[in-house]
Amino acid sequence: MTAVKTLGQFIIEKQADFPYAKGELSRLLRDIGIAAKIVNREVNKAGLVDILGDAGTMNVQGEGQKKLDVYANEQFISALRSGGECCVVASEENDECVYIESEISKNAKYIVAIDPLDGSSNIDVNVAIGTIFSIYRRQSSEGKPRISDVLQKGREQVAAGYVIYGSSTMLVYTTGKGVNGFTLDPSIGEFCLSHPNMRIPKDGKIYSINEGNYVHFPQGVKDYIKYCQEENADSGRPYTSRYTGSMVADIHRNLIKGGIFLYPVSSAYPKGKLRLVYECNPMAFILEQAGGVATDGVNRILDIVPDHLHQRSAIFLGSQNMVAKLSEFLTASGLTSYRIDKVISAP
Ligand code: AHM
Ligand code: MG
Repeated sequence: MTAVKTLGQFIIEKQADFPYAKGELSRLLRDIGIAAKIVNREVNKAGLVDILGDAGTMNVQGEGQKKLDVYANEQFISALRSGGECCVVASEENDECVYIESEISKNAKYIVAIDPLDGSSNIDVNVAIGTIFSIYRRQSSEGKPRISDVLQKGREQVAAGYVIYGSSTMLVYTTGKGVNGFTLDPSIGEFCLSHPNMRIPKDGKIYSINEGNYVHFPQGVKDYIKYCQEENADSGRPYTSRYTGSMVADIHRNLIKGGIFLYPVSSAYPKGKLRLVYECNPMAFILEQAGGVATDGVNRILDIVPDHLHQRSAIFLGSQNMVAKLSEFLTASGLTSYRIDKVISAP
């Protein structure tokens, strides 16, 4: 019989990887894991209780908030507040940073950026949704944390992860030493290590993009989509198109099977739709740690300096060879100076 390793056990075991660690990051990850279980419980009840539908409020981007978005936001912030290791939470659902100023948090070193419930258009229709989080170490040494503590480059992340509430619930995270995935065993209420050392295949046959917006895409992206659809026995084309509208689900699938996820600029979203700080950066960190690549078409995602909290970015991420091929089309169309060979940094 194989011994089960829980998320809590795994986190403590890995603490030894960080000689300077005093357990704060481990406790922070534990707090996130606890909130994820509570959110999971409510997500699974959706439809049974009066929790579906609009909360009647708008978030900072003017998008309607669903009740579960609000609930998830409150749960994560509350877990981080009572955990004592986090001094600022930057959330998709809050216009401004939430500063945690309790007695137990007065020496807290960590900043958490979070999209508490991503893929909100899928909540009402039983399609997988997710939570995305990113953790930074505070740079300023005293007083109230500064906005520059929050607006660090993605490559400064000390940890990042996502939770997928799908056919099963999984938590996948990295601390910069590879990627590990844990599946929630509802019978014991624990995330258990199920996907150790996740690696994205170098090649893939899945492309994930909202093709309904095709007419608005940059030429290089249009050309790449046509390439994916062409018949070519040697490269296994045409590729398969898979897109749920939940970034976490689409990227999780591509991480396991090999593939590319694209959300380019378009006329509807001239700067891209997805948010750099709490959607693109954590996903880029995880994918790079799994051996993949993430770019906005010009820059490595993790090298972009954010200038505001809710900043949007185009994003292309996934299997190395697929992103490299896309880059060829972007370059040929004159869009980019991106050099994929400069950013491939598989651990
Ligand atoms: P959300 O944070 O409001 O849920 O939006 C983010 C989601 C991503 O999960 C997904 O990839 C994308 O929006 C889908 O957008 P679109 O419907 O334009 O394809
Ligand atoms: Mg989101």
